[in-house]
Amino acid sequence: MTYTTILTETRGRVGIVQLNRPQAMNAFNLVMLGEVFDALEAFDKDEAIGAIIVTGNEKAFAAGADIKEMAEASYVQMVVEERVAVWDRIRKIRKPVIAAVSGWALGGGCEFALSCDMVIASESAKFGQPEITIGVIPGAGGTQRLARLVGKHLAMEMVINNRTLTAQEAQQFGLANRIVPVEGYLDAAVTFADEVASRAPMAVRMAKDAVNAAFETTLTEGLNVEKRDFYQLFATEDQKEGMTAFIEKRKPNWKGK
Ligand code: DAK
Repeated sequence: MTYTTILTETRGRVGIVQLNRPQAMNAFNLVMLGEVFDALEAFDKDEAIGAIIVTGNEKAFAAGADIKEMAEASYVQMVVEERVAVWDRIRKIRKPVIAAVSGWALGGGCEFALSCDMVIASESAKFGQPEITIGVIPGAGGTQRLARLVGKHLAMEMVINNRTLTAQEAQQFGLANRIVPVEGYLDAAVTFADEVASRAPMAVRMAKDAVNAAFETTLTEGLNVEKRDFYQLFATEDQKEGMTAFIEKRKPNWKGK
């Protein structure tokens, strides 16, 4: 697949999608949005891949949706065009997606990171929802996922008053899993993702499904999803292999079946 706005590579079982519009601080135009999701879906289907990283460059993860492309849009265009629906494609990715964030993660960039399953932040990472400064509000989950993650009052301050979070604050408020040095931040994220990718594939898939249910259902429904997923894993060869390997004091050899 040839892309014009992203770069892709694989390192072992880790697939990497790198946003590559440095001249625009990696702002998401429609082409880049489509390419990012095409690449994510291709890695999701690839059995050789166990985890996916989305990253930008040291200065910018992504500075949001492309303001220049969106400035003249009408209400009808916003409702009807793909630019809205396309963001939902991230929710269908079943493998773990890790955002490796360095520099700016603003607006849609912050929302993209919030839509990922885990976030590795470099020391220079800055997270914010500055849409209010251009007369709008977040539209890709910034009011919802952010409020669930950091709580109402901080989310209000970020969305209404353009408060940005440093990497330290992002970690403190649960938005970032880990902080790593700027230099080599992607290598550190790959090491992290590599460990994730080494886990039993079916169990990882069920784990992602069950944790996500915690944000979309009542406690009772979520517990039912967890119980169903737990029982289903007893139909996999990997459950037998994992438990046998423990008893035999050896490393498991996962088959993804
Ligand atoms: N769009 C377009 N171009 C951008 C951009 C953006 N979001 N951010 C930066 N650029 C461009 C700048 O225009 C500049 O281009 P030239 O002027 O050189 O041609 C170049 O990138 C370098 O930017 P700066 O000169 O501004 O660089 P600085 O280091 O001074 O500042 C900055 C970096 C990231 C702090 C600053 O560029 C900035 O504040 N950028 C805008 C951030 C922002 O407001 N982001 C929110 C955009 S709105 C939805 C889904 C998604 C969304 C909405 C709905 N649905 C599903 C409904 C998302 C909306 C948004 O993200």
